[in-house]
Amino acid sequence: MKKTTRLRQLLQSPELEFLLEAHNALSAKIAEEAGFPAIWASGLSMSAQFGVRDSNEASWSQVVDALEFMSDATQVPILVDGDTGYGNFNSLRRLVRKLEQRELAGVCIEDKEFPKTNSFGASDRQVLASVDEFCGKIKAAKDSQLDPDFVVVARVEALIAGAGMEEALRRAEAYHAAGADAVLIHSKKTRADEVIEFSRQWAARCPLVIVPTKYYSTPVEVFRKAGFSLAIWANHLLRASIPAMQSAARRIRQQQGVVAIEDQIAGLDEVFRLQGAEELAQAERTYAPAPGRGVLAVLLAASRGRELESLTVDRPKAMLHIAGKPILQRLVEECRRQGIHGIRVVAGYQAETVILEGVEVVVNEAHESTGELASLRLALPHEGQALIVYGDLLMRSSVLRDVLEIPGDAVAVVDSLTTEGPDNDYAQCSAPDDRSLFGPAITVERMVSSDRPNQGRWIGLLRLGGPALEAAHQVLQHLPDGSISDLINALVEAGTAIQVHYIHGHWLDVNRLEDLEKADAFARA
Ligand code: SPV
Ligand code: MG
Repeated sequence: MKKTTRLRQLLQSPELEFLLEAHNALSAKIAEEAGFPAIWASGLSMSAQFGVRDSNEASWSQVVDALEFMSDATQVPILVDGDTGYGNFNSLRRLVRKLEQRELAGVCIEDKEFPKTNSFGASDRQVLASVDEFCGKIKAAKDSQLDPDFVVVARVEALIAGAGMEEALRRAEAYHAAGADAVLIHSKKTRADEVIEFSRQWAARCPLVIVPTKYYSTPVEVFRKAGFSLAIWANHLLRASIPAMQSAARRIRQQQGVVAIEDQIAGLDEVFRLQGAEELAQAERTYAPAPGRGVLAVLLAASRGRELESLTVDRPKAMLHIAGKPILQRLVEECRRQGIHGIRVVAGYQAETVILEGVEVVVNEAHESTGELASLRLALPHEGQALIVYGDLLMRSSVLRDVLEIPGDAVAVVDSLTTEGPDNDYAQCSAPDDRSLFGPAITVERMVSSDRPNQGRWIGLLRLGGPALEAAHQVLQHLPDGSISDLINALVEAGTAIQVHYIHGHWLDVNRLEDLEKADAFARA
């Protein structure tokens, strides 16, 4: 439904509806999410957030620019506080056209002289417009709107200016006759008597709108009974934000830091959510080249990790919590950060505990009697790039980023700082790590245990694509079960050049109890 049609419905329905003020796109979105069926783009609040007075100090085009953001950010209709129309009938015609172009649903204009002053402000200069002139504006607005459902509300300021009830009714009648879709009757009294009396005498000739800023303590049931169509909470998000910001600013200044308030303010995730960051992330997946595009991460997590003893009775070690989250969850998040959205986990031991959102889990039922290659056979893709990752690996983002960005079809990440240890994941390479950025291409010659000379430890990260991936499938057909190191050796023997990407630390794996403390510190750092 068009926003204009929706606003018209709200105005014309017999139900009393409440609108909440917004003054920028963020507050508009917040009002919408709270469930308000429409938004009041308040002149007072918008001028305040610009840091100027509610006296037409912001130009109409500056206001329209801000309104465009508000309209873009929301689905619900916005009724614009058009003040006095920013000039004469002609200025208002142009305003209406601009509002329609930006999908604002309606405008409210008030019968005062330009530049206006706020109805509650310090200035008691509340000069009413001539009735004829204001009727001309209403006609001009109605004649210039292209969408028949665009709403024009005429705001009667006679009670604010002290001109009395009779004058208020006389004006409302003239504005109604000039074509206004609704009348906003404004009052600065702290009781609702005035507007209720107005409604009684008005006798439902057209929908009535109120702004209970001053008579806010009147039970809303009274408004309902009096037959008002819309009630506008006209400045409350702005006023809610002011003490919140003042307090935060004071405390940050006093405490010379943000630790004490960090948990009391919106997290960045909430900011990103309100900005619609997820939609952009999805669009990027579709439209923007990313190093992780076409990559399927295969996370090997079938083994229990027996050396971790009682910790791995009820879950595999890859699901152990490190600094508050499972290692696998960290890996999944790291992959996504690098643009890898295809993620397949091979679970085995206590597979039912491997629960990760948006991740495909395949189960190696024979995990007790088989090794890594049996798991890999279940998960290795036939197309694109496969990123084979040990499920207990913790690493800094740069490690994953770099392995994705290095050209070539086969890349193994080798830590040249670690040449000794109990496992069999050590790489003999065609050249040692000379730490040069643009050295000769170095390849794996053989995977060995650390009692043999080697140039570093393979960290459990291997990328295979194109012919190297094809070769891996062929080799896997013949290879008896074994480790990924066995696969690397078989690939090398079959003539696949596996490039070495040397790193120097910045990763950890979790095998033994003493690794846990280190991993925790690593993840928190
Ligand atoms: C506004 O919100 O800017 C209004 C309502 O016009 S009031 O401030 O009550 O005049
Ligand atoms: Mg206003």
